[in-house]
Amino acid sequence: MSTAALHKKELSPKEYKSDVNVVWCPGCGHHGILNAILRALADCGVDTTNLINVSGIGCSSRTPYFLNSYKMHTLHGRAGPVATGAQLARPDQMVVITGGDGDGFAIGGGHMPHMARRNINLTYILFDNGIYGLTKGQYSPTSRRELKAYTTPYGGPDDPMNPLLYMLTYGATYVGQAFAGKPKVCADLIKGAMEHKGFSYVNIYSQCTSYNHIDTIQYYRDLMREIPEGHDVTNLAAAMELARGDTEGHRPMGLLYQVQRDTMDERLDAIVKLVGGHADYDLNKVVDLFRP
Ligand SMILES: Cc1ncc(C[n+]2csc(CCOP(=O)(O)OP(=O)(O)O)c2C)c(N)n1
Repeated sequence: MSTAALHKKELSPKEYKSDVNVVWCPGCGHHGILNAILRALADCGVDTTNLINVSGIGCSSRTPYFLNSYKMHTLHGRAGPVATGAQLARPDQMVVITGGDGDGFAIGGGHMPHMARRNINLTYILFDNGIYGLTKGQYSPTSRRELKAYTTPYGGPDDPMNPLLYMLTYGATYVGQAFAGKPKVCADLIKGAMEHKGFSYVNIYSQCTSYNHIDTIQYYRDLMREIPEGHDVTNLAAAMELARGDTEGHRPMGLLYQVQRDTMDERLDAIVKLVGGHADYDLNKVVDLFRP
């Protein structure tokens, strides 16, 4: 969301950290992503009383425990609808979803297009480790076929999905990607996403040192290529071309796409004004207006 309307506070990154111990495995990329989120929050200067962090279930979905914010650790795959409700009820708050590739694209995959096409004014940070970490290593929608996991001991039969193409296709208005080994790039992308008005999606590759032994930090270093200078972030076709990766299979790092479009709360506001002149966000009044 635009941070202009939020209460500002000068806090250090560690003041956004709760006093709950981080329980992720040593070497897990999620640590780097958490640090990048803390830094991005400090850079935005958002007051912790203006921040709502929503998650589903997974290692990554434990993030709300570690942040100093309002929070809800919901059901597996259901962060999207809960965060949508929170944002529409409290458009004055910054809403951030944190979660994994399983949570977001397997069980929760049906919610992704709707947040994007409605341009819900929130930030989705996806910790993409290509595996289900919390449940000890099952194949996920972003797993590579070569991955020998608990459920696919001979490798998998499915090609991995491409989260960036998916989100661009359905109308996300801010799409970026990085990997956990680049904390400054991650923090800058997350800050941009938090300040963006509309649905922002940041895909961050994260090494799972316990269960995914092929997507290592070195693998991501070799995989990622910075987006060339001069890329026009308002050009959807160019963003999709980048999202596909190059002919050698490299993946883009940086901001692929950013445009401004009216958000769901603005659209609802416009409907309320149109039908009754009620310019507040009381959805009960909207429902009343449609009652016979
Ligand atoms: C309805 C339901 N189905 C399955 C589970 C089991 N479950 C918990 S977390 C998880 C997947 C976690 O993977 P991901 O979202 O990629 O996060 P990570 O742990 O890798 O960070 C699954 C299948 C559950 N908790 N609830």
